Amino acid sequence: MSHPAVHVSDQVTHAVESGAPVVALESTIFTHGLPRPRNLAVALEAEELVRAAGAVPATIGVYRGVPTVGLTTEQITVLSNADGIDKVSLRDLPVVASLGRDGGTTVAATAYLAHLAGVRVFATGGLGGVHRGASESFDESADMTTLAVTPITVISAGVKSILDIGATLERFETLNLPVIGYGTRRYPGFYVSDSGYRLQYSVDSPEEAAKVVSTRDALGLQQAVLLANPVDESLQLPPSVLDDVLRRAWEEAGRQGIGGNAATPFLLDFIQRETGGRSLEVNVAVYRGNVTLGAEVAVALSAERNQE
Ligand code: PSU
Ligand code: MN
Repeated sequence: MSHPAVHVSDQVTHAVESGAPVVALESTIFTHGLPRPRNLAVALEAEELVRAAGAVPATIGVYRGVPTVGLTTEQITVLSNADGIDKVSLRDLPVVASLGRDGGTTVAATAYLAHLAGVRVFATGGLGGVHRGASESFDESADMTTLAVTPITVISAGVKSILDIGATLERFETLNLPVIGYGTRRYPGFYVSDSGYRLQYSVDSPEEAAKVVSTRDALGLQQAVLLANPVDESLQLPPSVLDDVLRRAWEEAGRQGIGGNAATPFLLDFIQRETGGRSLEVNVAVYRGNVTLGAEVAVALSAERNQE
């Protein structure tokens, strides 16, 4: 990889050059999304799951000012334990890099860096989207506008339950972002397998998903393909528990005046505490499923390319 401002590990460089399957993984999930010490265990387990499925993991973050595609285990360990680390979306990237700081990259920044390095698949937990009350606060995640101009494949379990899901789906439509259910036409709700919203399309295999991606590429389209992978119903948070804790989380955020990029970490932390860690287990299960599916899609994409 010749981009001078970004470091791509040798392993990822070789995999990309040879057309081998690679899966990008974000770092905000372990710098801001999950509590210690579970965050590090989950980050390393995700890499193992990718390897077990026959692909190369590329965990992405900013280490000592260097945007890095393919962080080492040591670097992931440092970032997992760093206090006051920056949450880096795309607008933060040049600032945090030039100041030599550490950062956990969001979906937006991770997708950008992954694409720059030639990585075609990215697995995450939940996407950012339109926050509740956004018509007043204007709080919408830059994940959406970034993915609208980044031709990558993102596997998620939908958007975070704390968001206005209906408004987010409308935004995806405006931004030309295709949303495809994996084995379902119900849009997943992150902690729950069905958010209550319908999807127009679904695919039933990694090969079918890969075909959508290669067709997008053949058409010269520049937007991400969003693959929505629901958590198994047996592992989901009971919907009544979710409804109750969400209502209280929003109330508390309002009382404390929490907004901007602090909103997501605050709400997730509140939900984790108030469900006695139950939401954390679901969060991890969701992520595992997405990472494994991401690796399968990367393998299918790579096989497709090698057949050409
Ligand atoms: N989903 C989670 N935990 C997280 C995030 C998503 O379960 O920490 C992160 C992702 O990195 C996503 C970001 O890109 O939150 C969106 O933040 P914002 O709404 O500030 O753009
Ligand atoms: Mn925001």
